[in-house]
Amino acid sequence: MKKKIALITGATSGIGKATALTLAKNGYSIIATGRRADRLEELREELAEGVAFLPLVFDVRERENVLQILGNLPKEWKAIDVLINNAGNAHGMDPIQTGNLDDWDAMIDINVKGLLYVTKSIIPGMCDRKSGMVINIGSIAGIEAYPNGNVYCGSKSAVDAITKGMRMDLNPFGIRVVAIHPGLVETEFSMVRFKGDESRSGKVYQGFEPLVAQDIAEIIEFVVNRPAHVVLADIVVLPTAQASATLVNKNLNS
Ligand code: NDP
Ligand code: 8X3
Repeated sequence: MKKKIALITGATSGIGKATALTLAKNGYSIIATGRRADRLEELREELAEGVAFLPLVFDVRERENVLQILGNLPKEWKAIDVLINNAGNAHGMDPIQTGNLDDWDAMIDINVKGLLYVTKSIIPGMCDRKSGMVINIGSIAGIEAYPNGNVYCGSKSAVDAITKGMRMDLNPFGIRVVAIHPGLVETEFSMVRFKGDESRSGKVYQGFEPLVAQDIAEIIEFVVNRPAHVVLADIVVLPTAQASATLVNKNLNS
């Protein structure tokens, strides 16, 4: 029997990388994307021998490039079973009145438009085959806005709305559409958000036990292993210490 194929964007670190490794253990062939080619080669080395692996290096913002690369996949990689739209980040954390326009462009272009370009490349094949699953990684930030989160929260609210719309439009084709909205997960996320400033990024996960990338990967593993008539449409997952986007108990274990 043909092995299932998963395409995971943003698989060079964090949630995407953990998901690639986990789905490979579940027998999937893996298409992994990201801008850092060296990281994709590291991922290849971490995969068990015999796992079919196709690394694709591109920036999800580059529309023509995304459509060209994903529109011309090798024949044996075309029939993607699971698309995981994970690539994304926060850039900056400033009040709206002093926000940085380049940061805003990056978040809208990557988290929203990049997700759409990738989706547009893969969905027609799923519609033709009348099967497939799309998993969009949203965020608690898309459910509740928080101070200084403005544009990042907006980008993830857009992911939430787009996911709901996708689920309706793809309903006639039997394509399952899932949104996973994590709270605080310790990855490279805060290093990117604070542009490498460890004095700020280090504090985000101090004083409580955050989620780790593997927690999300295991939820994705559960989601893809449900029988064909079951879709976990909307999942919010938080560390136990977190009760909302802004409420984190840093005294839980003291
Ligand atoms: P990481 O920073 O560890 O990973 C982000 C991934 O996205 C990397 O693989 C990166 O690859 C890729 N990426 C970023 N920009 C681009 C781009 N322009 N083109 C292609 N790929 C890109 O963070 P996480 O693993 O935490 O983030 C993954 C997703 O989870 C994001 O959508 C994030 O918003 C979401 N999320 C994260 C939470 C957290 O607390 N960490 C909570 C809720 C949601 P590369 O740099 O090589 O291009
Ligand atoms: C990442 C979680 O709370 O830092 O989406 O926005 S948060």
